[in-house]
Amino acid sequence: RRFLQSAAGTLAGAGFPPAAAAARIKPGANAVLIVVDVQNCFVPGGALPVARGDEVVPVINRIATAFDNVVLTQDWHTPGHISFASSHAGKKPFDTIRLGYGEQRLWPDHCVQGSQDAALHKDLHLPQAQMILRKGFHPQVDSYSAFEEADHKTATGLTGYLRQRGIESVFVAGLATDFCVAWTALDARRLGFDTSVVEDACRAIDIDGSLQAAWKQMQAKGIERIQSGDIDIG
Ligand code: VGL
Ligand code: ZN
Repeated sequence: RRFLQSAAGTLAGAGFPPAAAAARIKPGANAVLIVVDVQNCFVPGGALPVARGDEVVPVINRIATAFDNVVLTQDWHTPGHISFASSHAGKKPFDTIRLGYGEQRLWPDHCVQGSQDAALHKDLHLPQAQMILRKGFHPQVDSYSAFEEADHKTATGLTGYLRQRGIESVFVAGLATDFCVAWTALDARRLGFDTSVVEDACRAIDIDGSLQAAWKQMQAKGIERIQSGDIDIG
């Protein structure tokens, strides 16, 4: 598949073969698209805005049509959540602290359960999506990953859901590339799923080199870095 793609790329550069003949990824019945945290919170105007985060919406709407299986996640914190800087005296958003389960970056108050900030983006059009998984609802534990909370002990249940449904490959899109997307992809890979991140269907927070570090880690683990145009949307 990789070889065909690069060969097609070379020929396409020469105007041949016609675009429709280019080798593309066709997600099968055993593939899922996980749409991570495309919520008001993470787009401009939200509590924790990701630069140009809103631009992922049309890209995700388009690629999702190629998938039989779509799952969404929603960051869903209690008021006073441990990941909020406001819960720690003397700390500011984006500081890091040490918690029992490891290092925790602190964020502005965001994605509080039931708030408009936590709602999915209104232009997300995924009527075929089969599950919305909420995460980060334990007051004392953060959860970037859709699979496992930051204590590396508490499961969200997504692994069982996907395995019981016969899913073998996972495609990840959404916000933010260097936090919830990367942690979700790394866990998916570790759990044995073939895993791809759709780069242009994601946007990053990019703090202290976090974006470059995330790609380095993901690629070291064998996660495929693909573009939305690589997916055959039929
Ligand atoms: C996220 C920081 C805090 C994310 C969620 O969705 O990437 N980042 N909570
Ligand atoms: Zn959060």
